[in-house]
Amino acid sequence: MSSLPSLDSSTATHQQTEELARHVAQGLNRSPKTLSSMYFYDDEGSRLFQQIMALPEYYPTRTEYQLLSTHSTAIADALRAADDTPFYLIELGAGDGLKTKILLRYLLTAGIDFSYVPVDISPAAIEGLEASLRVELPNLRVEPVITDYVSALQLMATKPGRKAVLFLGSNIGNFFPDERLDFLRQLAQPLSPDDRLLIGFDLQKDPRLIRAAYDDAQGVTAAFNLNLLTRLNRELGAEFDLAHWRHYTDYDPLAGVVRSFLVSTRAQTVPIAALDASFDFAAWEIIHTENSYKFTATQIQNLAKEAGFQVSNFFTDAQEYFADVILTP
Ligand code: AVJ
Repeated sequence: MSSLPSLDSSTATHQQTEELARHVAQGLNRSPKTLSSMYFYDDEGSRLFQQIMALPEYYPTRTEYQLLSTHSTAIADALRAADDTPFYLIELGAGDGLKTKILLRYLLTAGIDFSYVPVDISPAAIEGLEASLRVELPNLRVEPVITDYVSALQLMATKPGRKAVLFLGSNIGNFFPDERLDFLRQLAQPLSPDDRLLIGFDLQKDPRLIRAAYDDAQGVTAAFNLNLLTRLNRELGAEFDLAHWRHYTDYDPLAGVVRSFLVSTRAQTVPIAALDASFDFAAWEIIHTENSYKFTATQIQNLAKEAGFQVSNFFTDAQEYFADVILTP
């Protein structure tokens, strides 16, 4: 199998800093001010997200892990080709791969011919994943890629051969509805009828349970959100004083979305050296940093259809907290 072009990490860093600067300039000139949750995942952010996944309040990871364990055979069988054509198992936002390892182990044990292509925006996450795979699954072929989703789609389009794409953890919940549909349509383009897409969706449930998952008692989620400002201080020479910012989040059951904010606790002006500019924040003004959409089964069906996919399998847990859905183009 040919390999995906890999990015030279030094040039990537320079380019990424410029992209971040552009993004921040745009986002902080908007009303309301916004920053993308994509930028949470520097090395520290990825480490904090690992901690979030182990929190008692954060049910999605535990639930999806259970779900994948319970249905590993059926899911792996739905992802592999009927005639055992070798394939690429491409994972968008692989992170620590903890949940994916369930499927990887099953596929390897069954002697199925595939290469694992974990894609993640965090170099530290990819390095950690590679290291753990070398020890835990030494026979696995791994072709890691450090990039964001948009570039990952471009890479996929240029990659010949059968593909099974994993998009776990309800990462899809971070997109605004119009972006979500665009993204899935773009994802459908390079896929052939024999390819498969597995997407994890967090389902709508008791609003209090959802809200608690994003406002944990230990304050790890708060640290995760605030770390975005630390990143801007470090990478763009911004001067956010973290003593005057707070994490705030709420679940809106009408829209089915958790929105996360950074709240300015007083009027303040924040210089950002890389932008050669300062930004004014009124007392209690917010920066909107994340959406985490929650779905109903009907919404998932409609989304799949609108994006040009068919739902071939719908796996859910006993409490119906989470769904892993297999789509065919
Ligand atoms: C990684 C996008 C699935 O939205 O639940 C966790 C990120 N943010 N706590 C989510 C997150 C705050 C997470 N995803």
